[in-house]
Amino acid sequence: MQIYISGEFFEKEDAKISVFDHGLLYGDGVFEGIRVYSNRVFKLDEHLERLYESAKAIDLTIPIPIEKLKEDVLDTVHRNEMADSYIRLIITRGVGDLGLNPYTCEAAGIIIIVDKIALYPPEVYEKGLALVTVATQRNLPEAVNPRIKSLNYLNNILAKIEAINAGVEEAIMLNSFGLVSECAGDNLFATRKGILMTPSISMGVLEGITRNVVIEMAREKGIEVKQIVMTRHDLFIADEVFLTGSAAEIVPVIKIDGRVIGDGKPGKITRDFIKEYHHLVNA
Ligand code: PXG
Repeated sequence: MQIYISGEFFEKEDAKISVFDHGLLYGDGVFEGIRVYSNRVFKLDEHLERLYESAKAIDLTIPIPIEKLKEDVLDTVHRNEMADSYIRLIITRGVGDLGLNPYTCEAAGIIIIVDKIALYPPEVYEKGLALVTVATQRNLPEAVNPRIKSLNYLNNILAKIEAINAGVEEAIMLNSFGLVSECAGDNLFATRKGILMTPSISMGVLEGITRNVVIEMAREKGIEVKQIVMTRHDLFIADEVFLTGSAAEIVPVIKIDGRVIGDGKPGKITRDFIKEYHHLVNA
């Protein structure tokens, strides 16, 4: 495995960064999780654009232009000769002094890892997933905006811990108004009477690349899409519910807080999206 760190390549054993990196000390940095299908990087431009936007939002300067970072990502993918893989692209604030001040850090660090990822067991895609709503609220947009894909994932990890300890794989997170936002690491969709619904970005969610792909696919199929203020009630009475994410792809949901969703089996709209998504990523 060849790991890229700020312009150089290292074997896994030798891929190390400083303990004074503010990415480690404070979770100060941003990242992307990107899929590679048959040697092609899916939606690389969209992921890079979001990465630079996340960096901008935290006043972090990525030390190379977007075109160069794109070349370096592609170079790292090709060196690793893994036709179907997952890219973890990380920008850390860099090495600095102890203390929060990010401006003591000389230059941001860039890390590119290409490896495998399996978020959920394979049978989940056939049978569907159970979710629970957790007590940990999604970060307030006015505090740590969920639109920033930052290295500080404790909010999501706390939710994930609650879900796992409740015996399910994923959590539904509400915002401070008690409205549905997203899952710990995925966006959330519901259908009712043929209409596709997802919480609007202003509910405090990451603007997922897969979310946007699904919205686009729906519009092309002539399915009406609504970005809404979503309550748990909307989920309980939905015909179908599913999750989206780069790593997870599209995952059917069949139970929420003990309520069976629809008829308890992955629904037709969800199955069609899964089929079409596989088509698209391999096209
Ligand atoms: N919400 C959150 C909080 C996420 O972290 C998504 C939604 C889906 O966004 P994309 O752009 O991927 O459609 C994410 C993304 C991982 C992992 O290692 C997590 C994500 C993506 C890839 C890998 O757990 N989450």
